Amino acid sequence: MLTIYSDDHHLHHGRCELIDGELKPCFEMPSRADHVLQQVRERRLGEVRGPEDFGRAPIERIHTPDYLRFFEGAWARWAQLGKGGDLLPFTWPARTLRGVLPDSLHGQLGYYSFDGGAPITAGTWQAAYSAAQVALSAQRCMAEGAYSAFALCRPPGHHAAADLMGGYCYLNNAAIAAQAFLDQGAARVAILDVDYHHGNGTQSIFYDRAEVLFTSIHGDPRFEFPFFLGYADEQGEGAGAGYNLNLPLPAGSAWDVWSAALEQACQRIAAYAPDVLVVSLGVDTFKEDPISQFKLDSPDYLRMGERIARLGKPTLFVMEGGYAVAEIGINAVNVLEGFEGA
Ligand code: Q9C
Ligand code: ZN
Repeated sequence: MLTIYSDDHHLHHGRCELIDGELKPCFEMPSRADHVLQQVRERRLGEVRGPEDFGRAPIERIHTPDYLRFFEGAWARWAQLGKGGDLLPFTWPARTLRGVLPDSLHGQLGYYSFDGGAPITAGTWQAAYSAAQVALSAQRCMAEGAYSAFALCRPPGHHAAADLMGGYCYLNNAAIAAQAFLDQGAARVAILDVDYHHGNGTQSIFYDRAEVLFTSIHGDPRFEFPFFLGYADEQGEGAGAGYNLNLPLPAGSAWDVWSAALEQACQRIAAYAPDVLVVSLGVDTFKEDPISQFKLDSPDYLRMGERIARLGKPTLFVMEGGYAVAEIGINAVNVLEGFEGA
């Protein structure tokens, strides 16, 4: 399987995040992608290639121009104020407040985010832009005939909505790639989000559309981030009614429970008969993941890849979460090897 990878992800390195009442070094760190790349190479998954640059147009198919303009320019505004630390929001337009766009940098940051988990640093825009190009380049390889490809994206994307960053995500790489498939002639694209967290951004982007089926297996939002989306009764709206499938699972879920949900998702995807499948590949379902509560073990990821392969669809894998850094490469490449071996 071909892997697309850009070193630009190193340009994004947030300092710390607020978790359990403490400031801790960001779990979403550059060594994550380095470990995945190392496993791709060590296990000879296939060729590793840098991305092409498709420009902003395919990103603007998913994200609003005002959001992109804000994100691209935020660091320069912060630096102009004489600040050097990470740019992090602290006030959001929640209930009883107004969804107005203030003039202030911090006001705008709150407007364009939904949590304090997506720091903007000097290189964040470039890293996120390149990650989107990684996804688009892998998509292009498939459009040109590859049966599968791995977009080794960092930062991840599935929490990012059309005009919101959050949950370590800025640009929704999987959604951008899915839209590119549609724009190049696909009639139906299925997304299978196996990251531990619900892909709220991806769901919201395609919620009212039938040409993208979104399916997600994740920690039940009643106890897990992002808390405010990802419930089973969210089934799509308007033309998209029936094209959103959430499978929230309890804390402690291991392969027996998880694989039953995967079976359900796969049957829904098979019935949808998509032209192509995009997998939001998070491996934070791992039993040792420091911020998650599922109990998948490394061999389970081989089985995951095998089951996905049995769908028999051209498949684009897009890297999302996974914070047990020592094992993230093993687990991610297990999925890809399982897919290829099936
Ligand atoms: N400082 C992904 O796996 N935790 N994102 C909130 C806020 C956010 C996970 C902590 C977890 C986001 C792509
Ligand atoms: Zn996650």
